[in-house]
Amino acid sequence: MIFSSAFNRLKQGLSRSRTQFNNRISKLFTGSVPLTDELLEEIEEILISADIGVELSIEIIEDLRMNFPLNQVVEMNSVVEFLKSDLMRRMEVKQTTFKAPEKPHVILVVGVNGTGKTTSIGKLAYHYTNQGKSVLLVAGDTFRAAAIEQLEIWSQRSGAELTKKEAADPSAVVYDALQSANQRGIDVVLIDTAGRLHTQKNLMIELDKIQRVVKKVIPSAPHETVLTIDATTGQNGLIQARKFSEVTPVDHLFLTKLDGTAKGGIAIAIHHNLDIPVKYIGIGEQKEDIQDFDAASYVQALFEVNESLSI
Ligand SMILES: Nc1nc2c(ncn2[C@@H]2O[C@H](COP(=O)(O)OP(=O)(O)OP(=O)(O)O)[C@@H](O)[C@H]2O)c(=O)[nH]1
Ligand SMILES: [Mg+2]
Repeated sequence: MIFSSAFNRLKQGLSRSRTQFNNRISKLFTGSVPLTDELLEEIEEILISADIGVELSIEIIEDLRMNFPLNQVVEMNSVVEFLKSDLMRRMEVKQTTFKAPEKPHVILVVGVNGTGKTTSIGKLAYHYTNQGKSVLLVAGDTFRAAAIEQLEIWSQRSGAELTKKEAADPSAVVYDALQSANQRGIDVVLIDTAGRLHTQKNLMIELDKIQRVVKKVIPSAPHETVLTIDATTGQNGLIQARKFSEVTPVDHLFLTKLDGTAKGGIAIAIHHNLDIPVKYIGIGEQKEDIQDFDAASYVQALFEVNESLSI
């Protein structure tokens, strides 16, 4: 579990999802209602429409059936508490890749256009500079001048340094940046890349080249390859993560824009269905809007019913 102020921020970030969920559940339970087949189906529909995934939703409803006698009056709170603990029980802890801390710790951020790579790098940079670490951002998206400018703004916001070179080959920029990070004893290097689809052959080859250049300078790196997934794309995000990771190695997922969706159940679906752990989540556009994904806290924040809605 994370501590309370972070938990409150998480709750705030997931408020769209929670409101949607709470409103719909509380409507089902006006007055004393028996737990009928029809009610169970409606709960299942709510879980599915929160993007928790069909398979998991069906399993949860089966558990409800086993634990509550059919057609007997139930309280909303006891059902919600059951849903929460059932989901938490199912959310196995996924170990994120641990490599003994090395200097520099190199994080390569990849993903489809607009999924939040540059913003997430800015947040990670702030997270590390805030801990007193020296951070170097690498503008590996040399394709657009605006991309470099955007990273420049994040370097100012986070207090991180920046290596850039317009219209250069991304691998060349990465090579220079890593050499310099090595010489200067930088703690963390964050490499930004241009957006790409897993089907774009040339761009995937370019990514491969970046990976090889990184290894050439620091054989154990990248220590993390992070794929950003836009939570507002729902189940498509899950498919995207699967396809992308089939083409290039991915260690962790960064699930972005969870504040922008009412279907926050997607984090649970991704965690449940993929072997790649969700390590980070984005819950806003500001530099502080990043958290480590903790399944138990996430479920708690998503499903918590407001006091005023309790019966
Ligand atoms: N609400 C919200 N917006 C976010 C979050 N993360 C990123 N964004 C927004 O998403 C948009 C795209 O983010 P970028 O960081 O530019 O995405 P990108 O993957 O670098 O995009 P390309 O470089 O064009 O591929 C921006 O408007 C960000 O502010 C988040 O966690 N919450
Ligand atoms: Mg970008």
